[in-house]
Formats: sequence, C-alpha cells, structure tokens
Amino acid sequence: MPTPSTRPRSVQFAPDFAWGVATSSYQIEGGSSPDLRGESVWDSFCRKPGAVFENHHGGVACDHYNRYAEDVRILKAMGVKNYRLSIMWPRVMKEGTGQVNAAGLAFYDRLIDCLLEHGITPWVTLFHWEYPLALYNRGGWLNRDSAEWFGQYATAVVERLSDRVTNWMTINEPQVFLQLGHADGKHAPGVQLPLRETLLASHNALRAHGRGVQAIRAAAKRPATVGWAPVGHVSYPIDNDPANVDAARAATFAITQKQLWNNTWFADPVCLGCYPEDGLRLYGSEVPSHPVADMDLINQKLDFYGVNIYSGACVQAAPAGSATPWQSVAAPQGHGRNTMDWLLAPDALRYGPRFLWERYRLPIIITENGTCSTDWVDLDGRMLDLQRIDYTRRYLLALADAVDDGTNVKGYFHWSFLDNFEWAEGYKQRFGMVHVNYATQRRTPKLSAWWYRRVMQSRGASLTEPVLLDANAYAPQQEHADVVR
Ligand code: GCO
Repeated sequence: MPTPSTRPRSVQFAPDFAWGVATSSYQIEGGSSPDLRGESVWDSFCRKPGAVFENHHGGVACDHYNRYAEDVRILKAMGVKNYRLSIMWPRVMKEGTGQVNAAGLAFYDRLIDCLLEHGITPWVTLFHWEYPLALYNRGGWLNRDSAEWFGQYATAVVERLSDRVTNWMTINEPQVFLQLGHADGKHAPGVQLPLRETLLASHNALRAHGRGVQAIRAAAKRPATVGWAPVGHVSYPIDNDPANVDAARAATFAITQKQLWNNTWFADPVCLGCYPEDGLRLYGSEVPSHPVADMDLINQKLDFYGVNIYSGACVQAAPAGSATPWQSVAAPQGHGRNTMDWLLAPDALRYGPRFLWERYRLPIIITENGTCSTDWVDLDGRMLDLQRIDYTRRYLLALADAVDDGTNVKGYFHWSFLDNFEWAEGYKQRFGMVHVNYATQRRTPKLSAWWYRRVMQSRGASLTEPVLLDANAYAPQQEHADVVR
C-alpha cells in the first residue's frame, strides 16, 4: 500500500547520484520517411488495423527528429543533467545490417553534441524495441544470427559516438518485447508463438545483449559504463517484518508460470551465467538446447543493473505448508491506480532495488519510473499534474528508504521527459513531465517538470517539503518562456 516514509527524516541522495529523465526513439522521434531511416517492426505493427489505439503510429510522434534542439533547451531549463535516450537500429542501418545510414548517425551526432553543449550527459540505450523489419523478415530473434546482427549495429554506433558517450545500456525490457510482442501479440511484431519459440527468441535476445556488451567494450573510445534496462517485476512485503520481507524476495525471484513475466529467466543468465533452476524445471523440454559457450557470451561483466519499476504486488508470508512461501495481499478497494490501471505501489521502489542489489551485487539505476494520466493544458495555460508529483514523491521517498536499507542505488531516470507514443495505447496515455500538443507540437512543461527541477537541485531534500502549486516558486518562468516557442 502507499506507505510514504513514516519516519521523520531528512532526505539527501549522494552528490554523484545520477538524476535524469528518459525517452526512447520510436516513441518521440518521428523522422520516419524512407530517405531518413529504415522501418522497424513497430512501423508495420501500427499498420495492422486495431493493433494500436485509434491506429496511432510513431510516424511523426513528437517530431523530436526536427525539434531536438528545442527539446534539449527545455531539458536544460528543467535542470536535467542526465538524459536517457535510445538509438533507432533501422535509422543507423536501414536493413538492420550491412551498410550504415550516414544521415541516421549524423542525427545522433547532432543530438549528442547538443546535449553536451547544454551540460547534459547522454545515457544511450541501443535497443528499445525498434527491431529492423528487414531482419524480422529474416527470422528476427528466432534467427541465431540476430546476436551478431545486433553486435554489428552496436559496433557502428559505439565507433561513432563513444568519443562523447560513456554510459550505455544494451536492451530495454526483454520481458515486454518478448512476452507482449512474441507471445501475447499485443506489441510488435504482434505474433503469438508457442513457449518453445519465445524461449528461443529470449535466448537469442540475451545472446544479443552479451554481444552488445562485447561490442561496446571493444569499440569504446573512452572508458564505458555498461548496463541494461529490464523490467523490474517486484513483489513487496506488507510490512518490514523479516518473514514478510523474505516472502516478498522469494516471490520477486520465482518463476511460477509458463510465460516470460519474471526477473530471473533474464537476469540470472546475464548476471550469474545460468538459467534459474525453477524456470528450467517449469519450462522443461520447451527450453532450447544451446552450446555451453552461449552462457559465457550472455554473462558479460556489467557496471550497473538498470531497471524499470512502475508498480508491484503486495505479499506476506504464507502459512507453513503452503504451495509458495508467499501469499498475495489484495489492494484495498479504491486504492490508487493510474490510467493504465497500474497500482500505486511506492514500496516497489524500496524493495525491488534492494532485492536486486542483494542478488546480483551490481549498483542499481532506476532507468524508468513514472505514471500516466490523460493530462490536458488548462484554460490558464497550465498543466497542474499533481498526481504525477505525488506518485514521484512517494516513490523517491521509498527509494531513499532503499538507500537507508543499504541498497547501492546510483541513479533515477523519470519516465518520461515528453508525452509520447505509448505503444499499443498510442497517444492516449501521457507519461511526460512536458505536455506535447501533437497537433501543433507545442511543448508545455507541466508543474511536475519544475517540481522535479527543485528535487534534483536539492538532491532529494525537497521531497519532504509540501508541494507548491505555483511553478514560479520552483523556476523563474521567464527562463522557461525563453525555451518554448
Ligand atoms: C516500458 C518502456 C517504455 C514505456 C513506459 C510506459 O517500460 O514499457 O520502456 O517505453 O513507454 O514504460 O509503459
């Protein structure tokens, strides 16, 4: 349940804590004409009638391809020092492999240079679901060559940008693009494969992750910090009773269903070099056989464990003799939810990072956390997104609790900077701290953008202060007026 820190406390994250905001290429860039980039599976998926809300697509999105300089100026005005972006694979290689698209790399050159000119450190995700359609038509993740294809793409990007980019993530949320995209058919490429094939696709995606780490390490022109950004599928305890905490930890790392919504089927190979025993037992003969060397490829040394956490499931210890050591605790009727029905669960950001740190002993970076609503700008030209502020305040206070619990947390990226294309939900759901009018492309920073500026400047100290309703109290609006046409 939402349990904002009850302890009277002051909050202060470490001076080197990386505060930031996140986006991804297909969700904001546009710039989709054939002379600018190749197609991804999302371009073709959006053409399937009914696949996406009101048949929305990312053809234009936030037109970030043309408006990146304005957007960087807004990031600067927000006081953002770290920006997580993704590189679109088919913008760099139109066919996914082979010839590099000079115009594509030139765009990312301009974007990275613009960020650095404004004192903003780029954090680059190499794969945020933008799988090249040409490679999908050659088998996609089911083709064992997909790891090498990804390695070649990663090498081309790192060779071009690593004189300026030092923070890298390989793949974003394998659980989502494999389960929703390849099993449920609700995301691109929109197929419903049997478990045996989704496990093969998962294995090749993990190999691609490993090949990507190798490519970064081999091609980086400056010392590289390398991680990844999986989903954090978190169970958290109803209270801090050790028995309940142990039950929540067990639930967080268990595989109990024949599908891919879990942590360890992905994180154990990447961080420990082996598939988890409970998954091997449950999936049984569906698990693809593979050369032993595959695990050596997958299990590359990482510098941080990036993780995307939005919500979680509350559990408590189950009675002795139960099927599992945990039992679910239902949310009270009327408990807070966002417009995608995700429960408000700040303690997921206390216990998720803690459990992951305990298991994998890698510094944790929250690479995504945020909430959606159907914001609109009010008649006075403001966007007072108080629920986003309260959500973020509660989750950051819980993250401060995680630090107090001894968890090595090194950063937090809010999802998202801009309202953007929310996959199968299209543009209905708004996650941004900056409102985008998609008809005019006008950007309007929401109150949360200015509130978050104060949080970052104070290294979290302002989280314990009452929220003010006047953006001017957080940032001189003239500064903002100068950056938004
Ligand atoms: C994800 C993706 C983001 C989403 C965000 C809201 O985590 O699903 O990384 O692209 O837009 O999480 O669903």
